[in-house]
Amino acid sequence: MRAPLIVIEGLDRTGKTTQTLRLLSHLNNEGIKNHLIKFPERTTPIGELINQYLTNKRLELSDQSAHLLFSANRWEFQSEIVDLLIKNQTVVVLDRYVYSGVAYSSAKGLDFQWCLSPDIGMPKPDAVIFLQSRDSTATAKREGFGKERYEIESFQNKVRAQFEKFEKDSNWHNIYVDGKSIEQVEREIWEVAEQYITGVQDKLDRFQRK
Ligand code: FDM
Repeated sequence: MRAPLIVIEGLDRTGKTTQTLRLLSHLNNEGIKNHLIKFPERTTPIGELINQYLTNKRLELSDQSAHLLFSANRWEFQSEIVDLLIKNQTVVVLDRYVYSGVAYSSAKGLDFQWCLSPDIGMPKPDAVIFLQSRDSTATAKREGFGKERYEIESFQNKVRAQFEKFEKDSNWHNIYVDGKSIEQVEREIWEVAEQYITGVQDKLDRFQRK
């Protein structure tokens, strides 16, 4: 038996980080062991490079190199994630994961399957909770939007279209955020997460070649 792996995904400024923190407090209040990893994890040497790429627009990388760095950053945490789930029986919550990797890079024009390939073998989450917003203008108005490389409204629309390609996956759950209060979205996330937290997880799946 192992603990569940839960991913929160979404476009920039859809409230992902706020909601992830609320999910963690909920788990803490229920006395459930949990651990959060936010990708990109900017504190490792690879993460620092990614941070420079995202914030200091002077660091230029080819789209392929940037993509491989984001994936390498996830691989830095692969054994930690597996140990937390299996040995420590700790619920792992990821704020962004392989799905962001594929959606952002394929929105730039890279091949979708190529984008998935460096993450083949990474643990596959039990649930992906995607914070969906149809209203990119509202997203663009959120505080802080536009500070980083990808925070451009037209690009966000392309990223959304790529994320939607994962919708048919059985572990995928869309939660629409437009017009809803933080508390309402929090409740909807918990309704999804709870099913996995109370259910028994057995085998740990990995991302595979299609
Ligand atoms: N991002 C994030 C990618 O392009 N690829 C990835 O693999 C990941 C994990 O980095 F624009 C993008 C998504 C976002 C940016 O994310 C930083 P945060 O959540 O704003 O830190």
